[in-house]
Amino acid sequence: MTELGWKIFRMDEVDSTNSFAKELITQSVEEGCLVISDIQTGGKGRMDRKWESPKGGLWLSIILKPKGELVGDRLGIIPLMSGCAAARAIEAISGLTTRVKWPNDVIINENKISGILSESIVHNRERWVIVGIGINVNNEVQDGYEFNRSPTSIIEETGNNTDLRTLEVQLICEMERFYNMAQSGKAKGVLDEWRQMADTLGRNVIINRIGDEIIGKAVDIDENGALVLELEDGSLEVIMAGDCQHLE
Ligand code: BT5
Repeated sequence: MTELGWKIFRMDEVDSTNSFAKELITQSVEEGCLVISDIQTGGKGRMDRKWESPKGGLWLSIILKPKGELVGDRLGIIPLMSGCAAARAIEAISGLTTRVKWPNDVIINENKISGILSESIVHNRERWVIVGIGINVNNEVQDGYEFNRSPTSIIEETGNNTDLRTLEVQLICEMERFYNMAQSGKAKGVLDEWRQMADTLGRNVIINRIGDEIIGKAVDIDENGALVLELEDGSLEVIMAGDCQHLE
């Protein structure tokens, strides 16, 4: 069993916890380390987008070196399981009901409360994955920032302040549970849990990929976490990566 969070790099401010984690890997760190910062000055979203990371949110990265079944195309499961872990942790701490949007946004009534940036690098011929998780907790997210989807936070939804350390511990426990399941022959169980929490399945969606756009009905995910779309002509298309927009 892999333990996560046995070593923590805790900072007041950093450009991006993912970038810091990447540096650590090149300086021979071990799997399971965590990087956490109160503020990120250059927080990153997917596809070079910006992630607003003011004080009051939970911004962290987890360093993984996947093994067992979690190799090759199966690495695609990591972002989905991380979204589920964030969703479960938010629910446990706040009592809110969350859903996941493919591949890994956590939403409450279509508003984004958490995002995941999973990056993979090869160092010394070994595959490492950095999972960056951002959760809006006690931070206001409405004013002053540029958003292409409406954001929300735990405080906006509940009116209450949340203890960041308690949420952090809960999140690491959930990540550890999913990660060990996925590595030890239970990847199907992880994907089934994602299916249960998914807001995307059964809906018409637009998938934006670099250079093209595709519309269809999201019918399932495959064994690697890719989205299976049913197109208008009834054919199926498997989408490995892209941005997903719910249509209704
Ligand atoms: C994501 O990208 O959702 C991945 C976010 C990952 C953030 C974590 S924090 C710790 C770690 N270190 C990092 O540097 N990053 C990770 P994407 O799906 O591309 O969504 C980005 C879009 O979400 C932006 O273009 C904005 O419209 C919106 N956005 C930016 N900041 C947000 C926030 N705090 N809450 C909700 N939406 C936000």
